[in-house]
Amino acid sequence: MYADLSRPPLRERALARALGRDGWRVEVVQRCPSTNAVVAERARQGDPPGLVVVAEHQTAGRGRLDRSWESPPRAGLTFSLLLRPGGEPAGWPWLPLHAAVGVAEALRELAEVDAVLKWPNDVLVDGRKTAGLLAEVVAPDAVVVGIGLNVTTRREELPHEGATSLALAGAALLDRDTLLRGLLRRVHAATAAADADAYRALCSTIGRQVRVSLPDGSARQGTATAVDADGRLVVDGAAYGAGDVVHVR
Ligand code: BT5
Repeated sequence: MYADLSRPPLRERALARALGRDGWRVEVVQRCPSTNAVVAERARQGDPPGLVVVAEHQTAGRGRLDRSWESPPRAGLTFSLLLRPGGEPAGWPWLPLHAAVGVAEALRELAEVDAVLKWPNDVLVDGRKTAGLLAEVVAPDAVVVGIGLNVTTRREELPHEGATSLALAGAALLDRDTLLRGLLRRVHAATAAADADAYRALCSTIGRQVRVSLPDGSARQGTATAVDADGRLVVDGAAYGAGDVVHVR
C-alpha cells in the first residue's frame, strides 16, 4: 500500500515488458542506498549491458564530488544503467554529456518543458536543476550512468532554491512509467548518436558568465565560450575538464 495518491508506484511488470523489447532489463527495488552502487556491483560480477535498476526510494543517493542526491519515496525517478561502451576510454568523458542530451530531449518531448543543460550534465528547467547525472567507470569496460529526476517533488522537499521539479515547472506529463520509458529510449539514442553539436546546442552554459570552482579549491570567473572536442568547458581560453560551474548573472 502507498499513502500518497499523487505518487503511485512504478508498474514494474509492464515496464519490464515494454522496455525488454528495446533490450533493457529493468529491475525496480523498493529501497536501496544508491542505484549506482547496486549496478556497479552487478557490473563487476559480469552482468551484460542493458541492466537498469530503479529505486522507489534511494536512502543514500550520490552526486558528483562526494555530494548527495535527495529525493522522497516515489517523488521522482532515481535509476542507473549499465553500459559497456567499447571504443577508447578517451571518448568516455562524453558519455554523461550525451546521456544528459537524451534526458533533456525526453523532457522537452514528453513533459513539454524547456529543458536545457548546465555543463557538464545538469538538466535545468526555468534555470533550476530538475535532473542530475552521475557517471562512474566501475570496471575497465563498464560505465554506470545514474540519473535522478524530480517529478512531483514539492518545493519544501527540494534541497535548495536552485532546484525544481516537473510538477513545479508545470510539466505536461508526470507519469513516471511513461517518463522512464521515454528517458531510456532517448538516452540510448543520444549515447549512440554521440553528437557533440547536439550537446552544444542544448548547453546553456556556453555564452554565460561563469565561476568555475576547481578541485584544488581555487576558482576562476570568466565567459564560457565553448565545449571542446574532449567535452571540457572553455572559459576565457582555458579548458576545464573537472570542477563545478556556477552561472553568474
Ligand atoms: C548530480 O550531482 O547531480 C548527480 C546526481 C545523480 C543522482 C542519481 S540518482 C540514481 C543514481 N544513484 C545515485 O546514487 N546517484 C545517481 P552533483 O552535480 O554533484 O549535484 C549534487 C547537488 O545537487 C547536491 O549537492 C545538492 O545541492 C543538489 N541536489 C541534491 N538533490 C537534489 C534534487 N533532488 N534536485 C536538485 N538538486 C539536488
